[in-house]
Amino acid sequence: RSRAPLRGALLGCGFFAENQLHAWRELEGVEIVALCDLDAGRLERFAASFSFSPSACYTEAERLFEEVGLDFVDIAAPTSAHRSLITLACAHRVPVICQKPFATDLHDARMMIEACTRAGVSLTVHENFRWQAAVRETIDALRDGAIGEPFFSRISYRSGFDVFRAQPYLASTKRFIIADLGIHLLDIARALFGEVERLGCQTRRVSADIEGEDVATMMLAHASGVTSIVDCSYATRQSEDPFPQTLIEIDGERGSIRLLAGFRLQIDRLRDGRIERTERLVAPSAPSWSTPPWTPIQQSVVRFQADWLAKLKTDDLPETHGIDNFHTLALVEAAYQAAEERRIVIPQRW
Ligand code: NAD
Ligand code: 89V
Repeated sequence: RSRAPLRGALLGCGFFAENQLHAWRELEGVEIVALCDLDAGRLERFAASFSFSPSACYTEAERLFEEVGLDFVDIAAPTSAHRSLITLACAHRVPVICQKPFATDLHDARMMIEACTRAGVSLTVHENFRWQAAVRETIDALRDGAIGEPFFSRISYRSGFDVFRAQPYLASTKRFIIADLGIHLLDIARALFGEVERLGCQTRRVSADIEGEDVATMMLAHASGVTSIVDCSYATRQSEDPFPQTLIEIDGERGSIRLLAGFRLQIDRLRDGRIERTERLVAPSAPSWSTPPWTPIQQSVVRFQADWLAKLKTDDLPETHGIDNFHTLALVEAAYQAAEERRIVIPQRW
């Protein structure tokens, strides 16, 4: 028996929301029925490009919640707006998907998670990098035991791509690369090796035109015994810029995994005293609406949202539910503290 599609509203209709809307339209059993943005001009342009009628468009979220029956909201507004939008969703008992970083600090995060728990609504953070095809293949290879127990990793993202063109707000934020991009890599580190006991960090601002740090190098001691280096830069000039690829090295007791530029997944395995190598391409399949070089990220949005829908059907928690993502945010906080105070920090746990 076919069920009526889930009815969602997209709150925040800026740069990234386009990907989320395209992705919802690729998926069965779900429909975005209303849009909201504080900026009427932006809302109108967004609605027109996706053929929404003006009656489905709101500049006040409160009115949208009052007038539209919803099964969920998908929040793509900036972090500063998340708490008030989540509070509204709780008041109307509407499940929430919220973009990263979902809170401005850990206190804010606790308040939001507790509000959702009290209201009985689910909270899932839109953390998509762990859903990129190449990253997921790497996670799966490790979990399948391809190289035995891991002991060392490097998760690296180094680029000179002009991210400020599509996201000008990134140039004026005091916390830049760890909060915006490092957060994804720290989440990948957690997906691979679990929680972190100690963290050290060094940051730098290379570009004179921005407010925050554009280079960061972090060292994580995981409770599992793995040491990982997480490094990111938007100040790296290369003739072949890998944007937006994350490169991963993992050393294990019985081999090593390398996710190399160009989506090459190389696995060296110890067998009968010899090292055998396999290599395969783990490139993303490009959605019809994808706009290179953003393809790996755009494809991961489809996979993240598809997983959210699938988990809803089975009543399982999505991987990046609120409490899970609290631990990723705690690593971001720990990294800034470690860099500022020049010491090793123990990240907060839920
Ligand atoms: P943006 O500035 O382009 O768009 C945000 C939109 O939200 C704006 O149009 C703004 O008017 C609107 N807005 C602000 N407050 C609002 C409110 N209270 N109610 C409704 N609308 C409101 O920003 P963006 O680049 O699209 O980023 C949005 C969020 O997505 C951020 O949290 C960012 O970190 C995240 N993001 C995630 C990824 C990813 O790969 N997961 C990539 C880019 C951005
Ligand atoms: O994924 C993100 O959050 C983006 C970008 C890749 C540009 O850093 O802001």
